[in-house]
Amino acid sequence: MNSVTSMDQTARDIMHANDKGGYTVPTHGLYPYQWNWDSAFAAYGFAQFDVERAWVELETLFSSQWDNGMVPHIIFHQQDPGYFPGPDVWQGTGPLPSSGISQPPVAATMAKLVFDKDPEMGRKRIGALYDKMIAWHQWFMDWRLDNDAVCITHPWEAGRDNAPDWDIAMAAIEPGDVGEYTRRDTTHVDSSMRPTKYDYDRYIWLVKRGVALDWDDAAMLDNTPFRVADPTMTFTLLRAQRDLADFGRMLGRDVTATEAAIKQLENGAKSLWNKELASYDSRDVNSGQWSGAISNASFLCWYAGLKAPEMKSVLNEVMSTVKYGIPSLDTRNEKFDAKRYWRGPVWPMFNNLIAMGLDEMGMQEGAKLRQSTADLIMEHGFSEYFDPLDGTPAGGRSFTWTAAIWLGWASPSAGAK
Ligand code: 9WN
Repeated sequence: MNSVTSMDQTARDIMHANDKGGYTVPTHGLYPYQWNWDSAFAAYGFAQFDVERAWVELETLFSSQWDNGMVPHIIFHQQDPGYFPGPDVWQGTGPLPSSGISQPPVAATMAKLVFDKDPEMGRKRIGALYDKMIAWHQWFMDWRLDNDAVCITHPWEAGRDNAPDWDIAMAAIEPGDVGEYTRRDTTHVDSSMRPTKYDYDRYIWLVKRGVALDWDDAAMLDNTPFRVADPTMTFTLLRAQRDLADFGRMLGRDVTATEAAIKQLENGAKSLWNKELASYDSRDVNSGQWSGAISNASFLCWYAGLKAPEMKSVLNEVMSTVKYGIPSLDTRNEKFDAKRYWRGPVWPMFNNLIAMGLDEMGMQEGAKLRQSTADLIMEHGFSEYFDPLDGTPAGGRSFTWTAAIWLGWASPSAGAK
């Protein structure tokens, strides 16, 4: 067994090794670019030992912001043949080479955690970022709502790429004209732990469609082959709006619009309640059908600031079926697949977000989740994700967000620094 001190050092070493100077890659090889929500977690990790570097991570992320306010999910600072699809396929229309979709907005929430580490430095850095975050959040409000819940237009946008949440929407796509392409992910990671070719054909088809429409929001909304109202997006945006409103009040800004957005998103959360499943769920906008999946995103309700007492027993039931943390899919779902990416494995950064909410609501499960995540990383390392039944590490190794949440939350020494 490793000691806490050596684990803390390893986590810092991983963050340094993945630091490309101004931005951090999730892990070398598999993901050689800057990813949106990975970077927000990286900032949180850096803030534990280098607050200045943490702000730089966020500033680099927002330097990729498009004129319409969107902050892309991948920023291609330099070409790397190890990842597909790259900048030539995405053809983003922003100031830097980028993808054309976004990712769950956790940046404002992570910025708050960074701010708290050194409020004096934070006051100097947050002003410029605040306006950019307002514009980004507004972009979601303008272009992504259905019944006030936030939708995704591509599975990669939710950051839960092959979750069963999108199965109905994916089945409605016929990617006949997608053409030849070569995947790179399966040269880095065993294909049993990654999405299938069926998934990839549709991922690439959706990218090509966005390119054909020049990533124009109005044109994309005119006809929506893929549009799913998603708890990840809705709950993370709701939480981020609350944190941004706090920043706004501190800065003496008018936060009326943000407060109105919070009310709207609270209403949107209600539209994600699947009565039959007795859980928050994803809703396919085109068919009106529920996915029927209790996922780790379902448990972000507390993080979003909702009381959600009815989710407590669901959480305990799901947690009792696994050894570690919260699986990305309820093990009782017939689609549960312990090692396949977002269809079963446990993701430490997701546990961190869920536990933030549990702690804030005064629920004891937060401490339990932290302990189980600490055990998982101590026993099985800093992987991208893990089998929730036995802890087998899966996906990429030496992973930035796993190291970051270790330093900020899971490590027994976190909070004591
Ligand atoms: C596509 C970087 C990203 C995460 C996502 C995760 C995975 C990418 C991929 O890796 O997605 O965006 O190619 O598989 O699903 O949440 O941000 O770590």
